[in-house]
Amino acid sequence: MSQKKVTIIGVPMHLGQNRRGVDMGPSAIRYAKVRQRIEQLGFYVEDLGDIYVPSPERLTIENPKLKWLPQVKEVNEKLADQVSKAIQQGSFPLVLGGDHSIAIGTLTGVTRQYQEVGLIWFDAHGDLNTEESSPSGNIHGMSLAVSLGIGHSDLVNMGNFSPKIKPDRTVIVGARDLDPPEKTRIHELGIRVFTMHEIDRVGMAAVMEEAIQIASQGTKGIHLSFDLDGLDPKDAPGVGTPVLGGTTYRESQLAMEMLAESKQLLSAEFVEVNPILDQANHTAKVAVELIESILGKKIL
Ligand code: 4U7
Ligand code: MN
Ligand code: MN
Ligand code: MN
Repeated sequence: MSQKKVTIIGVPMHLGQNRRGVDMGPSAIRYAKVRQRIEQLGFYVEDLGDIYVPSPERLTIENPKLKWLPQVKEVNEKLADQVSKAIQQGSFPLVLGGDHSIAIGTLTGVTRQYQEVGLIWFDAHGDLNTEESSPSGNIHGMSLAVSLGIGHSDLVNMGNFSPKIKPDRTVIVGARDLDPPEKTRIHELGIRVFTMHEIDRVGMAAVMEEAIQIASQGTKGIHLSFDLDGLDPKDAPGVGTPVLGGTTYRESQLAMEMLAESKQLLSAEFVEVNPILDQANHTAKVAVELIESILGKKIL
């Protein structure tokens, strides 16, 4: 990255899933001193605070197959505008979630500015469901599909353009819990998915070399969408949908360090931190250390 300025945008979104607490993710990451740690790396940091997200107590679910669609849409539109503005000002947008439905807004803002963007989606899940295929109706399991142009038009056409990203410039890293329709979609679209099986076999270094190559070829750079449930629950217990057998702390750090070395990163988001389910804010602290690595912190 060439920017020496970072803009933090908090999105206490929880309406993309059904467990309370993920709305406290941005607070937990700030409490873990994200701003100070980034400043220590020599960046000028601007924190825009949190985007307003309504409480479910005052809302009714209109469509159980796409829960809280109008509210998820509205918050994401605001997020897209803040991300766009940060990039226009020459800053690196760092979005703190909140559940993974916020990738819809982040990617709208990032691709509005840069057009051709590669995507690294670090996650235990594929987030490739649609209203028809989703077993839960939770939009955080649909946000990658939406960004590829598949799903409800209110989300797909955000910013009046679609798709945001192309399947052949998209990679998923860390997958180990894919719904059957998501597997079909992956094969149809030809998305390169680095499953935990492949990470175990060839190692994270080889995986990230190929991932960075795919996402950066013919693009202006890479957006990192990092779901903390990609890590093993031992290393990141504070997430809403934990899945056994994820990446270790060091594997995850190596991936971030390689991304920094590539100098291809344009923007990043860290999502799904849920301090209610966490142990002593450990998951937020891990998120901050991963953030330091993508911004170039070196061990030596
Ligand atoms: B996350 C799920 F069915 N696939 O769609 C769904 F297993 O952003 C989980 O990756 C989605 O945490 C997880 O509800 C979304 C389920
Ligand atoms: Mn996710
Ligand atoms: Mn996930
Ligand atoms: Mn999750």
